[in-house]
Amino acid sequence: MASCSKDDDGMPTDPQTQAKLSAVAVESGSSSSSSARVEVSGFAVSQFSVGTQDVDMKYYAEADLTAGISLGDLQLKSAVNAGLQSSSSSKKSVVLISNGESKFGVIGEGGTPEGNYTEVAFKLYKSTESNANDPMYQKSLLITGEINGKLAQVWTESEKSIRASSKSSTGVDVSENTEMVLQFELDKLFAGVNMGTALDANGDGRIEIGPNSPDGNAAILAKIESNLETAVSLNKR
Ligand SMILES: [Ca+2]
Repeated sequence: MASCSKDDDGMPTDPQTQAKLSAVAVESGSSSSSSARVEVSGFAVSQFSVGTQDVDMKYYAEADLTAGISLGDLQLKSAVNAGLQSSSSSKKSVVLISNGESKFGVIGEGGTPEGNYTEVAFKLYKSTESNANDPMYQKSLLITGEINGKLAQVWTESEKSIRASSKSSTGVDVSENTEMVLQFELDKLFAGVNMGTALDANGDGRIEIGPNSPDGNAAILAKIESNLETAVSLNKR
């Protein structure tokens, strides 16, 4: 039997399927996507938005998997030139919690090679195109809610890269309109942080946790930013 393996020269030759990439924010990895109000570390979350850009997807091709090659010997491919990755890469801000309820925010849609996706990397996107009345203006991530009955806001301006890995080593099986999900777990985002200690140093009734915040809270912000990568994983809806 002749082998049909060839060297690829950049063009995706693997069979494609339509698929979608979205994002969601949940209280913890074990919580179901119920609409129960999200509360973590003494922080009752009412809004969560994140900006994304420059998505890079890694997968094991379906044809290689069905050929029975063991995962350890397989080459991880990048979905460059695929419609889903291009669509997902455009700069956008998506709303994941609104009025205390989680929802799925669409990041991209399009054709992509069939296979098992193990990793989706992206960069945070700091919104500059919106106007100053948009809560996301000049921010790459924004969480608002209440701490001890006071209005509270956490935000970042960083455009750091985040690599979301699948929880299983075999990855997310993508075929026939699969929806991949970047899942933000709030308990991991706030791990090691006691939001109850956040200060309203300037006494204006709002607790602000962000770069150059008039309230300080720099240590809390640094911890949340360093938690970001472990707080996001790749899942299937
Ligand atoms: Ca304040």
